[in-house]
Amino acid sequence: MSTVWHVLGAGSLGCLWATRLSRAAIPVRIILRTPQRLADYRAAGGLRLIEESQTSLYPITAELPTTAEPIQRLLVACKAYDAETAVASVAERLLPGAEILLLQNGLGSQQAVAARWPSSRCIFISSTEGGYRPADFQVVHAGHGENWLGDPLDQRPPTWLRDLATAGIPCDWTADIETRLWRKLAINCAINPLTVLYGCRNGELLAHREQLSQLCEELRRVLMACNQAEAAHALEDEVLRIVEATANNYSSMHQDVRSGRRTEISFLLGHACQSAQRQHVRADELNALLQRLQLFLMQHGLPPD
Ligand code: NAD
Ligand code: KPL
Repeated sequence: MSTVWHVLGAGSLGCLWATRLSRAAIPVRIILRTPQRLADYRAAGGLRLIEESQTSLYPITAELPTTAEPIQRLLVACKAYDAETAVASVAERLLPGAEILLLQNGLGSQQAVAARWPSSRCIFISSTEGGYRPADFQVVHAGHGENWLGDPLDQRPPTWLRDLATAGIPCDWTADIETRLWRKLAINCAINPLTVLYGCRNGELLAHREQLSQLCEELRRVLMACNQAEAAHALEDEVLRIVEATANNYSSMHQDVRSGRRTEISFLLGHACQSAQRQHVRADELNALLQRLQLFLMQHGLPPD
C-alpha cells in the first residue's frame, strides 16, 4: 500500500494537487478546517478539476484535523499566513520522520514550520502553476508551469517524486530551493506592490522604470547580504523581461486586493524589509513601498499584514 497524501487546505493548489493524485490512483485525503466545511464538501460531492473547459469530479475522502489516522506525508496548501496554524492543527497526527511539503509563496512561513517541527522532513516547493477557484471545491487549471521541490537540510530527492510524474504534476528536484524562493520573492516584491498602488497591469509599470530600477537595486543588495548572489544575478533585467512578457496580466496581488482577499505581503515585501533590517542594509524605497501598501490595504478594509 503506498503512502497516503494528506492535503491540508482545499483551495486552488490543494485541489489541483489532490485531483491529479486521485486521478492517478494515488491514495489521497483532504483535510478541511471545520465540520461545516466538511458538510459543504460532502454536499458538493467531491473536488472538481476544470481543464480546457472540461470538468471532472473526484470524490476524494475528506476529513477533519482531529481524525485519528496518522500522517506520513502532508502537503500544506494554505496561504503563507495560515500555514503554521494549519500544521499545528494536525501536529499530533504526524508520524516520526513525517514529510511536510510546503507550497507557500514568499519566505518565512516555511522556516517557521521547519523550526517548530524539527523531527519532520520539511520540503519547500516553489510553484509556477496557476489555478483559481470559480466556486468552492472547484479549480480551474489556468496556467501550466513547474513545481520546484527541495530540502535545504537534505539534498537527497525523495523516491515518491515518480508518483508526482505519474500523476502529471510537473516537478523537479533542486539543491537550491532557497535561491528559487528568494528569486521569486524579489521579482514579486518589485512588481506586485506597484501594480496594486498604481492600479495597473504589469506592462504599465514600464512607465515607472526609475522606481522599478531603484527597487531592484535595493532588492539586489538585500539578496547579496543574505548570501543569495545567484538570486540577485541580473535581477532588474529579469523583472523587465517579466513585466514585458506578462504586460497584459494583472499581478496575483492586484487580483487579491481587487477581490477583497488578504495578501501575503508579510512573507514577500515584509520579509524583504525585515531581512534588510537584520542585515543592516539600507532599504528606503522598499520600506516606503511597504508603508504605502499597508496604508492602501487598511484603506481598502484589508489586513495590512
Ligand atoms: P487558496 O486561498 O485558494 O487556498 C487555501 C486554502 O487553505 C483555503 O481553502 C483555506 O480555507 C484553506 N485553509 C486555511 N487554513 C486552513 C486550516 N487551518 N486547515 C485547513 N484548511 C485551511 O490558496 P492558493 O491559491 O491555493 O495558494 C496556496 C499557496 O500557494 C499560497 O502561498 C500561494 O501564494 C501559493 N501559490 C498559488 C498559486 C495559484 O495559482 N493559486 C500559484 C503559485 C503559488
Ligand atoms: O508572479 C507574479 C505574480 O503575479 O504573482 C508575476 C507578476 C509574474 C511576477 O510578480
